[in-house]
Amino acid sequence: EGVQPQEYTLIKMEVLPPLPAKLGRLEGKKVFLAAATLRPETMYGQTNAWVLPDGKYGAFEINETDVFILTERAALNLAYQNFSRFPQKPSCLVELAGYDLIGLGLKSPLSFNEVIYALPMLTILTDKGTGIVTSVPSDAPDDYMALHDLKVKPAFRAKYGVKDEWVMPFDIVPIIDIPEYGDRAAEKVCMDLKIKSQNEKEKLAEAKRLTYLRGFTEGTMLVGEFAGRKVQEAKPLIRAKLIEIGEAVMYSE
Ligand code: A2H
Repeated sequence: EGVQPQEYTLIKMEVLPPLPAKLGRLEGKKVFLAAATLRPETMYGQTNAWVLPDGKYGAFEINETDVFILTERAALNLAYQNFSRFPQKPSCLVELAGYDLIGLGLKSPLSFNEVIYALPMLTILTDKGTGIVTSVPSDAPDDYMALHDLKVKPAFRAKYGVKDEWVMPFDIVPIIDIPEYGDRAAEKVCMDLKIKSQNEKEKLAEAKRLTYLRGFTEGTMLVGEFAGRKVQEAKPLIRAKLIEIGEAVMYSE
């Protein structure tokens, strides 16, 4: 971890019924996958959530009603930021593996796709954010390549028990225009750099470097309440709104 604290927005992705047997103890609670993002203004373009199949997660009580699924490490940090039923003490109702989360149906804030699914990503770090990542393949090279891998590799889907209908209907949703990169910047940069899979770490780091700064400084919103405004202006407004209506919380580490 760096010296500077990182300020994330935690997006509350609501787990839709029916809950699988593993989550049976959570019946009657409001259950969310809590995804850490630096780009809350991209939430219109969500196509899925990412979990690490071998990752360890838990369902933690945030208050009387809400339960967040995330890593224990994130739950501990949150408990020190006033997001735990018991002050400074994470309260885990169920221990989970990433495998248990694959295929969960989710309703996520601002997303044009009304239902999206939790899918496996192999490059998630468990010592960053919450271990849950929301996927925006229009603007995030990692998300674009991981979704591409699942779409073109039936054996990869089969290995993780991923049903076609959790993946195939979900196409890129254009949400931001970047000069020279267009409205599917992640796809363009991944193609320009000839990236073949989510495992090409160095090339993906370069792709992220190219898109991230340009998207933030020169991108224009194409959709939503702030369509036509610069990403830079829209980001804090969208973040504040999501927090105000209770669909996101601040998180730093
Ligand atoms: B970002 P930083 Cl559209 N492991 O959100 C791997 N990646 C993780 C993670 C983890 N444990 N936790 C969060 N992330 C991702 C949106 C997005 C993101 C867009 C474009 C770029 C982008 C949609 N995914 O990040 O190392 C999350 O993906 C580019 C860096 O703390 C989070 O924001 O700088 C970002 O990485 C945090 O990365």
